[in-house]
Amino acid sequence: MTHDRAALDALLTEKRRFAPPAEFAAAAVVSDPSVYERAEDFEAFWAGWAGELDWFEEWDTVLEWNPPHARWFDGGKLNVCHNCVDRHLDGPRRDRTALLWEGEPGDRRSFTYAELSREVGRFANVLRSLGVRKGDRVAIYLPMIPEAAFAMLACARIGAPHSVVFGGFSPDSLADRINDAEAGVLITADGGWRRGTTVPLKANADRAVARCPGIEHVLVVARGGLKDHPADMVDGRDHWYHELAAGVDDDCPAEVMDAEDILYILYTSGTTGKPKGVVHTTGGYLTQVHATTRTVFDLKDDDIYWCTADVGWVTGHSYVVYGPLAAGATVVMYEGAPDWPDRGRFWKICEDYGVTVFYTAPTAIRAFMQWGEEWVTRHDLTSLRLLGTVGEPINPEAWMWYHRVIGGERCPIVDTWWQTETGGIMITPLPGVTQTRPGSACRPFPGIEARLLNDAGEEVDAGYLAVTRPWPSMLRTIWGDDQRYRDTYWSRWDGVYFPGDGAKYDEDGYLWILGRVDDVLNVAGHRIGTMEVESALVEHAAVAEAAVVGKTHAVKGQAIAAFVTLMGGREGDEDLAAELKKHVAGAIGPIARPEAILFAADLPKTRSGKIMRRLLGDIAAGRALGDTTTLADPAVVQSLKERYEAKEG
Ligand code: 7RM
Repeated sequence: MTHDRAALDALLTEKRRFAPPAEFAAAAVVSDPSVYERAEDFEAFWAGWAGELDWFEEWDTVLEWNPPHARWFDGGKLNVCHNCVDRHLDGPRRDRTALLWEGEPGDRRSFTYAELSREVGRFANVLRSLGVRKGDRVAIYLPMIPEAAFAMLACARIGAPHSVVFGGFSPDSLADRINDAEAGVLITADGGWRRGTTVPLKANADRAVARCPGIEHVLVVARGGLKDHPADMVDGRDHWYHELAAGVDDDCPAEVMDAEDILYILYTSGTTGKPKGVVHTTGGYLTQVHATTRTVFDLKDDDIYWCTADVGWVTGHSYVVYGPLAAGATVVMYEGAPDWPDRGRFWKICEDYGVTVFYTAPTAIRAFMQWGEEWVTRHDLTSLRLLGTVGEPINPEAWMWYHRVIGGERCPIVDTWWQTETGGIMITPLPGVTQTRPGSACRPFPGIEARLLNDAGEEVDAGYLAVTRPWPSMLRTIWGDDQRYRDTYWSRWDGVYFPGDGAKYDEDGYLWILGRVDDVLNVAGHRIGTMEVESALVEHAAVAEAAVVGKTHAVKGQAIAAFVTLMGGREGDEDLAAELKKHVAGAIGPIARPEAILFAADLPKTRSGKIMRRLLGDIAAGRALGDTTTLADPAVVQSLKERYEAKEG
């Protein structure tokens, strides 16, 4: 674990308590604490939530659990898009706003549920016209524009699993994901806006597709309003979305899907150089994201809900698209950066649209704290009634700032712990029930069972977080690699899920998530595998060996520090360091750019040749060196530490 003692002790002596305001609790979707006891029969609890969805055919069994493989609502038939769209068309929701979108330059589009239905139907028919059939994988590489949601829902409608790739990933990262999923169609855009310039998505997509023999069609959405129009269309392969859309109907029947048919694949970083394709299915996934959206975000029909995540991450899947639309909410979607054209952009959006429920990452909150309250206070945020955080532990100072400055001391805060793999929220307060503590994710959601275990599987007060019961939105496997699924998540204990996080209980049994215990970093709320960055570094001709560790960063939580040895006695200098940073950003994406590079003559290794990352982590964090007795040459690490301190100090 990367935490130092003092920080941990400070965290666990946090004594502030925040009870749900009486007025909030009185109107909340859940305000009765007995929900936890009632959910002890967890199958009945989840079946109750599943029953709120539209099923074409009822399930036979709630859960079939053959560890590590679960089947939820087996035999049931439904369609996710039908539940997010069609289901709302018969009543008053039909003409209510589903989507309120704002582009970075300030352009706006909005869609009622009836309009959403036509957009999605049309998109689905365009995909069908390209030959996409049930079971075919479709890659999506789009900016945060309405078509990103339309494309995902259209795939769900026709039963084609989507694989959304974050628009900030490099062409190589995109190509690896396309090839692994064997996608035949790629949906992209000519570009998108970020900080006043356009991101050349189509040009990136072209470079990726050059490495993807399986891609037959590239569907290109015209973002509109771009400064230039950077799309070179390849005859026969590339199609403008609006041209094909003009030739199809907007009515497309929803495929009848089995509860366990695949809804999507989403790649996430692990402890090897190769990202894992996390597989989510249909009935259980929608049940849990629906239940958590309704209860954790307390969503009601008149809420204006904004989750700032990009659809390229799981938070964008579960809590921008599927959860809130299944709940029939009004969803705000914003394309660009929080500091464009100025640092008040988010708060201007909250004011302009009357946002009532707001969900973001601690790293963003820490950036706002640094930018200063004046960017917030010039906007009217009195419409806000509930705040959420996700992606990494939130430090109590940031929690208190969020509570006071954004929440006006009246909004409950839900600190939600979950993962790409869990699909939906797992550990969280319930805003109408739980007395919260700044920095604690509080307790498992009803129906979820979590424990803290040691290596021997014994319960402890501080140790590995473990999920001890299956849950509906759990990943079902790793695409194409079930062995990796077993090894990564289910091999530490028998039939118990290992998420890769450490945690601690306080004296009242509240959970405090401490961070990853494996070689995965969390940089600005994004997961990055140290091995992925190391592989990118050693691809550079000058690099012989690389070891990557996290170092504490005031805003990003963690930043990347790389220790590098060079080929054939080459000397490292500032220019080479800059070149290597650029190389990594180009190979993976700007989010993986190392913050610090230290050239070393040698790296600390065990006698069997394994790089001791833990010691490098100690150096990068400025901590006292841990146990060095297993090193082949203890002098190596001591001299590295001195050089690092001389450079940083
Ligand atoms: C939703 C998401 C998952 C990792 C997870 C944790 C960390 C997420 C919290 C958190 C402390 C939280 N999916 N994490 N939420 N740590 N408190 N509320 O972020 O797959 O990208 O990342 O993020 O380490 O394992 S993810």
